[in-house]
Amino acid sequence: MSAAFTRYPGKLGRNEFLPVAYRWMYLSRKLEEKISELYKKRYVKGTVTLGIGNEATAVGMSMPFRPGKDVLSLMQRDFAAHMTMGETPYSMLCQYIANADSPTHGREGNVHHGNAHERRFPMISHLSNMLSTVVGGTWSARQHGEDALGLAVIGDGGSSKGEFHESINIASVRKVPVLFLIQNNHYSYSTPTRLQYACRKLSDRAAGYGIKGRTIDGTDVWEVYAAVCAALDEMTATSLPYILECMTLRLEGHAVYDKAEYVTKEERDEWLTREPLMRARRALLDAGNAEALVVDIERQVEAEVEETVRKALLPPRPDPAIAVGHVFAEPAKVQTCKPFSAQKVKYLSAVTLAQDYLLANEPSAVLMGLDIGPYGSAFKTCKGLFDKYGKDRVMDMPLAESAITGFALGASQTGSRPIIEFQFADFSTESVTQLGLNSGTWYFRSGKEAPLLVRLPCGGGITLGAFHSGEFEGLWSRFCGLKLLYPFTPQEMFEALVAGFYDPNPCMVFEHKLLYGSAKGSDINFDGDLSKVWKERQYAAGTDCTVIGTGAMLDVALAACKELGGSFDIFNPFVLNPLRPLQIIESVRKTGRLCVVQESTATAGLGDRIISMVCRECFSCLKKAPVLVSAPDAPVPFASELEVLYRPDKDRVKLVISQLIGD
Ligand SMILES: Cc1ncc(C[n+]2csc(CCOP(=O)(O)OP(=O)(O)O)c2C)c(N)n1
Ligand SMILES: [Mg+2]
Repeated sequence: MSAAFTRYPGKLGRNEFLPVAYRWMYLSRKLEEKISELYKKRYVKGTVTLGIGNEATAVGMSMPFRPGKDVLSLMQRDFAAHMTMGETPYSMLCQYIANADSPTHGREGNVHHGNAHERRFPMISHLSNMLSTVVGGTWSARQHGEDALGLAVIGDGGSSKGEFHESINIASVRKVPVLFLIQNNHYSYSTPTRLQYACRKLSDRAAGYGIKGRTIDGTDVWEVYAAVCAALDEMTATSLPYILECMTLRLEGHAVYDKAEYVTKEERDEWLTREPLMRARRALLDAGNAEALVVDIERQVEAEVEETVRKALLPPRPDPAIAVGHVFAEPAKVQTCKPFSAQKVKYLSAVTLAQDYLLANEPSAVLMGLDIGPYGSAFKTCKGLFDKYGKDRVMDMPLAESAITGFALGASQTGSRPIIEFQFADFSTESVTQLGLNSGTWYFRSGKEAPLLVRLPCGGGITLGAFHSGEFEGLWSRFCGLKLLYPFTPQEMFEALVAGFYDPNPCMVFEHKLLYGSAKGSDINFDGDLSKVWKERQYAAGTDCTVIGTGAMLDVALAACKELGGSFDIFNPFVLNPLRPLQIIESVRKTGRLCVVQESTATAGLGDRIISMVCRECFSCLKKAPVLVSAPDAPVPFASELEVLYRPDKDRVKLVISQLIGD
């Protein structure tokens, strides 16, 4: 079956539309019935959620959108919509069977797929987190002169989450024409809508965003199609988002294992009067089509389904080599960019200079964050950039870290290279799903790069207490697919930001706030060779002990070693993920002693990981047990007298090292 038919702004008349729509709906229904059967026969595994009952909404909502041009994220009941947007029945089945021909190569299963290259973003399980990616993707495409529109699909349950609000809010403020389509099928798993929300209609929420909204019958495929086309006309005219609530059905349980005993017989009987496939069939006949034509569509589809199932069972299981790797996108072979040098630069100014350099040299670079515009950001790291590059490249965003991150991820798919500033590293926890689970796995799941640079002003020592003093490098290292860099000098800062920016993966750069204000500046000499950046940094060479520090603890470690007066190898691991401390391991082979100094608590930081890697690699070379100097496992206390006791200091480090090197 061909996916070619008129797309928006072209519109099909009702009589042209109905046979095409019915065919998609019937195909979807028959394929999903097969999937259910294949699940019972154990060819299909995992959570199988079916779109049976949702076909009218899935087909009607998707047919106007333009594959490869508009930006979409579909949901778990949208089997039919994937096909109207160009996915073949064969590849859909292979995805469920997770065989070698599956579009995700077996890396993901069932509903977790899409085509990022075609702007059909692959959904993650976490409901509502795809909405902001559509907003960002649509925004970025339009910034690059396209007339892209967005389709962000969500269920009645998913509409309760914060990111639903955050995403519509950002789209309204930034005027991004995304259709937020709510598939209200009366249940979220087993939870009825009366326990989900208290407003009359979910589209009533539109007023709160200053946009339009409408609720329609989602079981009438023509009504859905006509309403979506009308909404797209409205969005094109106003450039505003729109909420369309489709009252649809879920005729099966939440997933194949759920018998939906919580649905009453009366409810089900009422639903059956609105069963969408039957309604579409009746509409076709009422429109004057002969029964023979409808039967002909059905027979053709049934034959296609049989043949597709037969073929989809043939491919082998995925190549075992696929199980590992493919986590990081490979950087370009030639990694050079414009050289840069500056004299007597402070750590903080290095941040500003690097961002200025990127904005000046890369038209795709765009900064996003809180108060980074005219105010220049909380720590003034973006000072002057708004005046120089304007509101669309230095973007003050609403206070919504999770959706900002999703927005940036989406924007990274349609031509932008976003740089996100978190006001404090602590607030990055708001984006655990978006960074750790969505961005970090994006390349693995979709095969498309996700170039995102994330800046985290972090660390304590300036009396800001438990909520503004964290580093979080340990937390972020626990997620696959993220690269982490922790620079210590202005030169390292410049290199980290530039290399992180040009890397095809999400990169996070830790900026210690105490170092922002460090008294003396130093020169930056960057020769433009990015391949040299990703390595440990060494500040002193010696034989007595290997000393490792991160962030502001390097100042402490350097001062301690200086006062001790011995001969030390002193390193910053610099690249905290992927962590490959080769030079450090070599050093310990030589010194036989290791002291790691970190500001994070013993549990939260990466010191234990470094020690464990060293022990595994060169246990027999160790003359003494390695030592970790860290903060205690407690929140950062506020009062300066308490914080001083909490943070590792020079005397503690001196004592530990002298015990290590003593006999
Ligand atoms: C954030 C989050 N919490 C819980 C789940 C588990 N879960 C998967 S689907 C689902 C129900 C979703 O209901 P709704 O949004 O109404 O969509 P529907 O399944 O009805 O299409 C739940 C609770 C999830 N995927 N994401
Ligand atoms: Mg629901």
